[in-house]
Amino acid sequence: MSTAASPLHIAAVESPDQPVVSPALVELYRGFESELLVPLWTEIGDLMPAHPRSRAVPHRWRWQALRALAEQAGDLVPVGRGGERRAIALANPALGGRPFATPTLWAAIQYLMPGEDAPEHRHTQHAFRFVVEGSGVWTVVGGDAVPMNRGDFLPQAGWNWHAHHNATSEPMAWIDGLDIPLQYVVDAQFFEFGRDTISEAERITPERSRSERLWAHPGLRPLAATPTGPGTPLLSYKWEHTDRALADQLALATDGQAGCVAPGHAAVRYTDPATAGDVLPTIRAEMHRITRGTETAPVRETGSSVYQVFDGSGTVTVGDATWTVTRGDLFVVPSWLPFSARSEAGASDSDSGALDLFRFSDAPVFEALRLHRTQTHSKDD
Ligand code: 1HN
Repeated sequence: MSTAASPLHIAAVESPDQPVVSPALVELYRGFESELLVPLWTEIGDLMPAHPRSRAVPHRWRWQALRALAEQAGDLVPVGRGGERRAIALANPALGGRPFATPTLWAAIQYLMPGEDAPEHRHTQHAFRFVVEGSGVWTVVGGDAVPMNRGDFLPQAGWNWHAHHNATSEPMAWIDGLDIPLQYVVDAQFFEFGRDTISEAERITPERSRSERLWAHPGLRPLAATPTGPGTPLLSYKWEHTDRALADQLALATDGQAGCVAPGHAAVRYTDPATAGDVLPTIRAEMHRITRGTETAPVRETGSSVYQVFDGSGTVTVGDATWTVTRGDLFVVPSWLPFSARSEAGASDSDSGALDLFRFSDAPVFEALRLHRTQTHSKDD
Protein backbone atom coordinates (compact mmCIF):
# COMPACT_ATOMS: atom_id res chain seq x y z
CA MET A 1 0.00 0.00 0.00
CA SER A 2 1.18 3.53 -0.76
CA THR A 3 2.64 5.43 2.19
CA ALA A 4 1.88 8.82 0.57
CA ALA A 5 -0.69 10.86 2.50
CA SER A 6 -4.15 10.38 0.99
CA PRO A 7 -5.54 13.52 -0.65
CA LEU A 8 -8.96 12.55 0.67
CA HIS A 9 -10.47 13.42 3.99
CA ILE A 10 -13.81 11.89 4.83
CA ALA A 11 -15.23 13.32 8.03
CA ALA A 12 -17.28 11.17 10.39
CA VAL A 13 -19.86 13.63 11.72
CA GLU A 14 -22.76 13.35 14.15
CA SER A 15 -25.85 14.12 12.12
CA PRO A 16 -29.36 12.64 11.83
CA ASP A 17 -28.72 11.62 8.20
CA GLN A 18 -25.28 10.10 8.87
CA PRO A 19 -24.33 6.73 10.45
CA VAL A 20 -23.52 6.64 14.18
CA VAL A 21 -19.91 7.68 14.69
CA SER A 22 -17.87 4.86 16.23
CA PRO A 23 -14.22 3.83 16.17
CA ALA A 24 -15.19 1.19 13.57
CA LEU A 25 -16.80 3.86 11.35
CA VAL A 26 -13.71 6.09 11.60
CA GLU A 27 -11.61 3.04 10.69
CA LEU A 28 -13.90 2.36 7.68
CA TYR A 29 -13.46 5.98 6.50
CA ARG A 30 -9.65 5.73 6.80
CA GLY A 31 -9.90 2.57 4.68
CA PHE A 32 -11.89 4.49 2.04
CA GLU A 33 -9.30 7.27 2.08
CA SER A 34 -6.35 4.95 1.59
CA GLU A 35 -8.07 3.19 -1.35
CA LEU A 36 -9.20 6.55 -2.84
CA LEU A 37 -12.88 5.84 -2.40
CA VAL A 38 -15.63 8.28 -1.43
CA PRO A 39 -19.05 7.21 -0.13
CA LEU A 40 -22.08 8.97 -1.60
CA TRP A 41 -23.81 9.44 1.77
CA THR A 42 -21.30 12.09 2.95
CA GLU A 43 -21.33 13.99 -0.37
CA ILE A 44 -24.84 13.86 -1.78
CA GLY A 45 -25.93 17.31 -0.55
CA ASP A 46 -23.01 18.92 -2.39
CA LEU A 47 -23.19 16.72 -5.50
CA MET A 48 -26.93 16.87 -5.98
CA PRO A 49 -28.34 20.15 -4.68
CA ALA A 50 -32.03 20.84 -5.25
CA HIS A 51 -31.07 23.55 -7.77
CA PRO A 52 -27.79 24.90 -9.20
CA ARG A 53 -25.55 26.53 -6.60
CA SER A 54 -22.80 28.05 -8.70
CA ARG A 55 -19.25 28.02 -7.46
CA ALA A 56 -18.97 31.40 -9.20
CA VAL A 57 -20.25 34.54 -7.50
CA PRO A 58 -21.70 37.75 -8.92
CA HIS A 59 -19.00 40.34 -9.52
CA ARG A 60 -18.58 43.68 -11.32
CA TRP A 61 -15.39 45.04 -12.90
CA ARG A 62 -15.09 48.76 -13.61
CA TRP A 63 -13.98 49.52 -17.17
CA GLN A 64 -11.99 52.57 -16.05
CA ALA A 65 -9.83 50.42 -13.77
CA LEU A 66 -9.38 47.69 -16.40
CA ARG A 67 -8.55 50.21 -19.08
CA ALA A 68 -5.94 51.98 -16.90
CA LEU A 69 -4.20 48.68 -16.09
CA ALA A 70 -4.32 47.61 -19.74
CA GLU A 71 -2.63 50.89 -20.65
CA GLN A 72 0.13 50.19 -18.11
CA ALA A 73 0.53 46.71 -19.60
CA GLY A 74 0.84 48.39 -23.02
CA ASP A 75 3.95 50.19 -21.78
CA LEU A 76 5.50 47.25 -19.97
CA VAL A 77 4.54 44.04 -21.75
CA PRO A 78 5.45 43.36 -25.38
CA VAL A 79 3.12 41.31 -27.60
CA GLY A 80 4.78 38.39 -29.31
CA ARG A 81 5.22 34.70 -29.83
CA GLY A 82 4.65 32.66 -26.69
CA GLY A 83 2.43 35.03 -24.70
CA GLU A 84 0.51 35.62 -27.96
CA ARG A 85 -1.89 38.31 -26.73
CA ARG A 86 -1.88 41.26 -24.31
CA ALA A 87 -5.15 39.98 -22.85
CA ILE A 88 -6.01 40.43 -19.19
CA ALA A 89 -8.75 38.13 -17.96
CA LEU A 90 -11.51 38.61 -15.41
CA ALA A 91 -11.01 36.19 -12.52
CA ASN A 92 -14.21 35.36 -10.67
CA PRO A 93 -13.32 35.76 -6.96
CA ALA A 94 -14.81 32.35 -6.11
CA LEU A 95 -13.01 30.34 -8.82
CA GLY A 96 -9.67 29.89 -7.08
CA GLY A 97 -7.70 32.64 -8.80
CA ARG A 98 -8.07 31.02 -12.23
CA PRO A 99 -8.66 33.38 -15.19
CA PHE A 100 -12.29 32.25 -15.41
CA ALA A 101 -15.15 34.77 -15.33
CA THR A 102 -17.63 31.91 -14.85
CA PRO A 103 -17.23 28.10 -14.74
CA THR A 104 -17.48 28.02 -18.58
CA LEU A 105 -16.54 31.50 -19.88
CA TRP A 106 -13.38 33.54 -20.27
CA ALA A 107 -13.62 37.33 -20.63
CA ALA A 108 -10.65 39.63 -21.05
CA ILE A 109 -9.65 43.13 -22.05
CA GLN A 110 -7.13 43.05 -24.87
CA TYR A 111 -4.88 46.01 -25.69
CA LEU A 112 -2.85 46.60 -28.84
CA MET A 113 -0.42 49.50 -29.30
CA PRO A 114 -0.05 51.48 -32.55
CA GLY A 115 1.58 49.39 -35.29
CA GLU A 116 1.62 46.24 -33.18
CA ASP A 117 0.85 42.74 -34.48
CA ALA A 118 -0.60 39.97 -32.34
CA PRO A 119 0.85 36.85 -34.00
CA GLU A 120 -1.18 34.29 -35.91
CA HIS A 121 -2.38 31.11 -34.22
CA ARG A 122 -5.40 28.86 -34.00
CA HIS A 123 -7.11 26.95 -31.25
CA THR A 124 -10.19 24.84 -30.72
CA GLN A 125 -11.61 27.39 -28.29
CA HIS A 126 -14.47 29.39 -29.81
CA ALA A 127 -13.97 33.13 -29.46
CA PHE A 128 -15.32 36.58 -30.24
CA ARG A 129 -14.27 40.21 -29.93
CA PHE A 130 -16.62 43.02 -28.92
CA VAL A 131 -15.59 46.65 -29.28
CA VAL A 132 -16.80 49.13 -26.67
CA GLU A 133 -14.51 51.98 -27.75
CA GLY A 134 -12.00 52.93 -30.40
CA SER A 135 -11.31 51.71 -33.90
CA GLY A 136 -8.42 50.91 -36.17
CA VAL A 137 -7.52 47.31 -35.33
CA TRP A 138 -7.99 44.69 -38.04
CA THR A 139 -8.37 41.09 -37.11
CA VAL A 140 -7.25 38.76 -39.87
CA VAL A 141 -9.28 35.54 -39.78
CA GLY A 142 -8.27 32.90 -42.30
CA GLY A 143 -6.66 35.61 -44.46
CA ASP A 144 -9.75 37.86 -44.36
CA ALA A 145 -9.01 41.32 -42.84
CA VAL A 146 -11.95 42.38 -40.66
CA PRO A 147 -12.16 45.95 -39.36
CA MET A 148 -13.07 46.54 -35.72
CA ASN A 149 -15.08 49.61 -34.70
CA ARG A 150 -17.16 50.59 -31.68
CA GLY A 151 -20.22 48.36 -31.33
CA ASP A 152 -18.99 45.68 -33.71
CA PHE A 153 -19.28 42.03 -32.68
CA LEU A 154 -16.75 39.67 -34.29
CA PRO A 155 -17.29 35.95 -33.69
CA GLN A 156 -14.57 33.55 -34.67
CA ALA A 157 -15.22 29.84 -34.37
CA GLY A 158 -12.54 27.45 -33.18
CA TRP A 159 -9.66 26.34 -35.41
CA ASN A 160 -9.62 29.47 -37.61
CA TRP A 161 -6.18 31.04 -38.05
CA HIS A 162 -6.25 34.55 -36.63
CA ALA A 163 -3.96 37.51 -35.96
CA HIS A 164 -4.59 41.15 -35.06
CA HIS A 165 -2.94 44.31 -36.36
CA ASN A 166 -3.26 47.87 -35.10
CA ALA A 167 -3.05 50.01 -38.24
CA THR A 168 -3.48 53.36 -36.45
CA SER A 169 -1.40 55.73 -34.34
CA GLU A 170 -3.60 55.13 -31.26
CA PRO A 171 -3.73 52.17 -28.88
CA MET A 172 -6.97 50.17 -28.94
CA ALA A 173 -8.78 48.06 -26.34
CA TRP A 174 -11.62 45.59 -26.79
CA ILE A 175 -13.02 42.53 -25.01
CA ASP A 176 -12.47 38.89 -25.89
CA GLY A 177 -14.89 36.15 -24.92
CA LEU A 178 -13.93 32.48 -25.21
CA ASP A 179 -15.11 29.11 -23.94
CA ILE A 180 -11.68 28.41 -22.41
CA PRO A 181 -12.89 27.21 -18.96
CA LEU A 182 -15.34 24.78 -20.59
CA GLN A 183 -12.75 23.29 -22.95
CA TYR A 184 -10.27 23.20 -20.06
CA VAL A 185 -12.52 21.15 -17.79
CA VAL A 186 -13.48 18.69 -20.53
CA ASP A 187 -9.89 18.42 -21.91
CA ALA A 188 -10.79 19.33 -25.48
CA GLN A 189 -8.11 21.91 -26.34
CA PHE A 190 -5.75 21.93 -29.32
CA PHE A 191 -3.50 24.87 -30.23
CA GLU A 192 -1.09 25.67 -33.11
CA PHE A 193 1.20 28.58 -33.89
CA GLY A 194 0.79 30.19 -37.32
CA ARG A 195 3.03 32.56 -39.25
CA ASP A 196 5.02 35.05 -37.18
CA THR A 197 3.92 37.97 -39.33
CA ILE A 198 0.95 38.48 -41.58
CA SER A 199 1.51 39.39 -45.21
CA GLU A 200 1.37 42.93 -46.61
CA ALA A 201 -1.74 41.89 -48.56
CA GLU A 202 -3.48 41.18 -45.24
CA ARG A 203 -2.47 44.58 -43.86
CA ILE A 204 -4.89 46.28 -46.19
CA THR A 205 -7.75 48.00 -44.47
CA PRO A 206 -10.97 47.37 -46.40
CA GLU A 207 -14.16 48.83 -45.03
CA ARG A 208 -15.80 45.41 -45.20
CA SER A 209 -14.32 41.95 -44.94
CA ARG A 210 -14.86 39.29 -47.61
CA SER A 211 -17.14 37.49 -45.13
CA GLU A 212 -19.39 40.55 -44.85
CA ARG A 213 -19.57 40.99 -48.62
CA LEU A 214 -20.77 37.38 -48.90
CA TRP A 215 -22.93 36.95 -45.83
CA ALA A 216 -24.10 40.33 -44.44
CA HIS A 217 -27.12 40.90 -46.69
CA PRO A 218 -30.32 40.36 -44.68
CA GLY A 219 -32.27 37.32 -45.77
CA LEU A 220 -29.98 36.63 -48.72
CA ARG A 221 -27.87 33.52 -48.71
CA PRO A 222 -25.18 33.14 -51.38
CA LEU A 223 -26.05 30.09 -53.47
CA ALA A 224 -22.53 28.84 -54.00
CA ALA A 225 -20.84 29.64 -50.67
CA THR A 226 -20.71 26.85 -48.11
CA PRO A 227 -19.69 27.56 -44.53
CA THR A 228 -16.83 25.24 -43.66
CA GLY A 229 -16.26 25.65 -39.95
CA PRO A 230 -18.42 24.96 -36.93
CA GLY A 231 -19.65 28.57 -36.42
CA THR A 232 -21.06 31.51 -38.34
CA PRO A 233 -19.37 32.36 -41.65
CA LEU A 234 -20.04 36.07 -40.96
CA LEU A 235 -17.01 37.50 -39.15
CA SER A 236 -18.41 40.90 -38.19
CA TYR A 237 -21.81 42.13 -37.06
CA LYS A 238 -21.55 45.88 -37.47
CA TRP A 239 -23.03 48.27 -34.93
CA GLU A 240 -25.18 50.15 -37.44
CA HIS A 241 -27.30 47.00 -38.00
CA THR A 242 -27.60 46.14 -34.30
CA ASP A 243 -28.47 49.72 -33.40
CA ARG A 244 -31.14 50.00 -36.09
CA ALA A 245 -32.71 46.65 -35.12
CA LEU A 246 -33.06 47.79 -31.51
CA ALA A 247 -34.33 51.26 -32.41
CA ASP A 248 -36.91 49.77 -34.80
CA GLN A 249 -38.12 47.30 -32.17
CA LEU A 250 -38.71 50.09 -29.66
CA ALA A 251 -40.36 52.35 -32.24
CA LEU A 252 -42.76 49.57 -33.29
CA ALA A 253 -43.61 48.87 -29.65
CA THR A 254 -44.53 52.55 -29.23
CA ASP A 255 -47.11 52.02 -32.00
CA GLY A 256 -48.55 49.12 -29.99
CA GLN A 257 -46.89 46.42 -32.10
CA ALA A 258 -45.29 43.40 -30.46
CA GLY A 259 -41.60 42.59 -30.83
CA CYS A 260 -39.96 43.84 -27.66
CA VAL A 261 -39.10 41.51 -24.75
CA ALA A 262 -41.19 43.82 -22.55
CA PRO A 263 -42.22 47.47 -22.69
CA GLY A 264 -39.01 49.55 -22.87
CA HIS A 265 -36.82 46.46 -23.37
CA ALA A 266 -35.65 45.58 -26.90
CA ALA A 267 -33.21 42.74 -27.56
CA VAL A 268 -31.56 40.91 -30.45
CA ARG A 269 -29.49 37.76 -30.68
CA TYR A 270 -26.53 37.51 -33.03
CA THR A 271 -27.18 34.56 -35.33
CA ASP A 272 -25.48 32.50 -38.01
CA PRO A 273 -26.95 33.63 -41.37
CA ALA A 274 -26.64 30.09 -42.75
CA THR A 275 -28.53 28.34 -39.93
CA ALA A 276 -30.30 31.08 -37.91
CA GLY A 277 -28.80 29.36 -34.85
CA ASP A 278 -26.24 30.72 -32.43
CA VAL A 279 -23.04 32.23 -33.86
CA LEU A 280 -20.79 29.76 -32.03
CA PRO A 281 -21.35 26.17 -30.86
CA THR A 282 -20.72 27.08 -27.21
CA ILE A 283 -21.41 30.82 -26.95
CA ARG A 284 -24.60 32.87 -27.41
CA ALA A 285 -24.40 36.64 -27.79
CA GLU A 286 -27.11 39.29 -27.54
CA MET A 287 -27.60 43.05 -27.30
CA HIS A 288 -30.26 44.48 -25.01
CA ARG A 289 -31.58 48.05 -24.97
CA ILE A 290 -33.45 49.20 -21.86
CA THR A 291 -35.02 52.63 -22.11
CA ARG A 292 -34.47 55.22 -19.41
CA GLY A 293 -36.62 54.49 -16.35
CA THR A 294 -37.39 50.89 -17.38
CA GLU A 295 -36.66 48.02 -14.98
CA THR A 296 -36.57 44.44 -16.28
CA ALA A 297 -38.34 41.60 -14.47
CA PRO A 298 -35.91 39.32 -12.59
CA VAL A 299 -34.99 36.23 -14.65
CA ARG A 300 -32.94 33.25 -13.65
CA GLU A 301 -31.49 30.71 -16.03
CA THR A 302 -29.25 27.69 -15.89
CA GLY A 303 -25.84 28.56 -17.33
CA SER A 304 -23.79 31.68 -16.83
CA SER A 305 -23.47 35.03 -18.58
CA VAL A 306 -21.04 37.91 -18.80
CA TYR A 307 -22.41 41.40 -19.56
CA GLN A 308 -20.68 44.55 -20.73
CA VAL A 309 -22.37 47.95 -20.63
CA PHE A 310 -22.11 49.27 -24.16
CA ASP A 311 -23.80 52.58 -23.45
CA GLY A 312 -25.75 54.43 -20.78
CA SER A 313 -25.90 53.83 -17.04
CA GLY A 314 -28.06 52.02 -14.60
CA THR A 315 -28.34 49.62 -11.72
CA VAL A 316 -28.12 45.87 -12.04
CA THR A 317 -29.03 43.23 -9.48
CA VAL A 318 -27.58 39.71 -9.54
CA GLY A 319 -28.73 37.53 -6.65
CA ASP A 320 -28.02 39.58 -3.50
CA ALA A 321 -25.62 41.99 -5.22
CA THR A 322 -26.67 45.36 -6.64
CA TRP A 323 -24.27 47.67 -8.47
CA THR A 324 -24.39 50.85 -10.46
CA VAL A 325 -22.87 50.36 -13.90
CA THR A 326 -21.74 52.65 -16.66
CA ARG A 327 -20.11 52.41 -20.10
CA GLY A 328 -17.63 49.55 -20.39
CA ASP A 329 -18.30 47.98 -16.97
CA LEU A 330 -18.47 44.18 -16.97
CA PHE A 331 -20.31 41.86 -14.61
CA VAL A 332 -21.10 38.17 -14.31
CA VAL A 333 -24.38 36.37 -13.70
CA PRO A 334 -23.77 32.85 -12.35
CA SER A 335 -26.17 29.99 -12.99
CA TRP A 336 -29.65 30.24 -11.48
CA LEU A 337 -29.18 33.64 -9.79
CA PRO A 338 -31.93 36.14 -10.63
CA PHE A 339 -30.83 39.07 -12.78
CA SER A 340 -32.57 42.38 -13.38
CA ALA A 341 -31.46 45.73 -14.76
CA ARG A 342 -32.71 49.27 -14.43
CA SER A 343 -31.77 52.06 -16.77
CA GLU A 344 -31.18 55.44 -15.12
CA ALA A 345 -29.15 58.57 -15.68
CA GLY A 346 -25.59 58.33 -14.40
CA ALA A 347 -23.43 61.21 -13.18
CA SER A 348 -21.14 60.89 -16.18
CA ASP A 349 -23.87 60.55 -18.84
CA SER A 350 -23.99 63.33 -21.35
CA ASP A 351 -27.11 62.11 -23.14
CA SER A 352 -30.55 60.84 -22.21
CA GLY A 353 -30.00 57.51 -23.98
CA ALA A 354 -30.95 54.02 -22.94
CA LEU A 355 -28.89 51.37 -21.19
CA ASP A 356 -27.36 49.12 -23.86
CA LEU A 357 -26.14 45.79 -22.49
CA PHE A 358 -24.02 43.38 -24.49
CA ARG A 359 -24.41 39.85 -23.15
CA PHE A 360 -22.71 36.54 -23.85
CA SER A 361 -23.49 33.18 -22.32
CA ASP A 362 -22.96 29.43 -22.52
CA ALA A 363 -26.64 28.87 -23.43
CA PRO A 364 -25.94 26.78 -26.58
CA VAL A 365 -24.18 24.18 -24.40
CA PHE A 366 -27.04 24.01 -21.94
CA GLU A 367 -29.61 23.80 -24.76
CA ALA A 368 -27.68 21.08 -26.61
CA LEU A 369 -27.50 19.04 -23.39
CA ARG A 370 -31.20 19.72 -22.65
CA LEU A 371 -30.18 21.37 -19.36
CA HIS A 372 -31.56 24.80 -20.11
CA ARG A 373 -34.20 26.19 -17.73
CA THR A 374 -35.54 29.72 -17.33
CA GLN A 375 -37.72 31.24 -14.65
CA THR A 376 -39.16 34.75 -14.86
CA HIS A 377 -40.53 36.47 -11.79
CA SER A 378 -42.78 39.46 -11.80
CA LYS A 379 -41.48 42.34 -9.69
CA ASP A 380 -43.98 41.44 -6.92
CA ASP A 381 -42.95 37.75 -6.54
C1 1HN B 1 -6.61 34.46 -28.10
O1 1HN B 1 -6.14 33.84 -29.18
C2 1HN B 1 -7.11 35.74 -28.21
O2 1HN B 1 -6.88 35.81 -30.55
C3 1HN B 1 -7.63 36.38 -27.10
O3 1HN B 1 -7.22 37.66 -29.53
C4 1HN B 1 -7.62 35.78 -25.87
C5 1HN B 1 -7.02 33.90 -24.50
C6 1HN B 1 -6.43 32.69 -24.37
C7 1HN B 1 -5.94 32.01 -25.44
C8 1HN B 1 -5.99 32.57 -26.68
C9 1HN B 1 -7.07 36.43 -29.53
C10 1HN B 1 -7.07 34.51 -25.73
C11 1HN B 1 -6.56 33.84 -26.84
